[in-house]
Amino acid sequence: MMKIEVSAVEKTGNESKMCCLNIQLLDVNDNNPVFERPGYLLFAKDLTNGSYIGSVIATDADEGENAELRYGLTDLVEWGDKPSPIYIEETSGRIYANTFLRPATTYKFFLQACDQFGDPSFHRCTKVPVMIVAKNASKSDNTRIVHHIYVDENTPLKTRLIDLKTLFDDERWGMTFIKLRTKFPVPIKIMRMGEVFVDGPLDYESVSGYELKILAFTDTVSNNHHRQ
Ligand SMILES: [Ca+2]
Ligand SMILES: [Ca+2]
Repeated sequence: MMKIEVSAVEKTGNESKMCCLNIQLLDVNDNNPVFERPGYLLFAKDLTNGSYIGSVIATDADEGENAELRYGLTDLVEWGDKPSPIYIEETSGRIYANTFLRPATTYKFFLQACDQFGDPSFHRCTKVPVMIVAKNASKSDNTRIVHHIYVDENTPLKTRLIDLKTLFDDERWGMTFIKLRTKFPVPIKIMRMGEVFVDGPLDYESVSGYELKILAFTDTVSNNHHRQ
């Protein structure tokens, strides 16, 4: 604290009295919470309900209640009436799965830190984008769903067989892309958008069927914006 000595001086110029005036400043809530990063990219390895995913930390340059932070999700339009797939602990900033997370899926949302927990009308909040990438499905998950399609042998090249997108698409998660996982060349071509075409000779007497593994994944192009 700065000390200022105040003197009262008579007209004649003789000092008559002297005292000290202590001026104590009070903290005003003039600082927003600041997250340690401009955005977070977290990877969920355990997709089970309740599993720990990661945590976020924010600080606040004020004091006391003005710096006491609570974390929460914000801008939840994406999930509508459904419960959000993740949960953030209010005081610790630790993030958990709030449901069984979908493999190979990216969850995007905003979370915020707010100060002045005691008086909401004076809240100062800061929000950051968070992206959680759920790990790829394990082998057993990959083969769990089996779709059969039946195609005549000798079907001409470039014939469109099926659109896989409709099997995987879920408007909640935005664009879904399809990828064929095979080590060997097959006479079937699967476009990124999910359309399946004949891409080679189909001869029943040579090969009577193909078992293909396909992977559906959501658009993760925007990952780069938040990668640290
Ligand atoms: Ca503050
Ligand atoms: Ca302050």
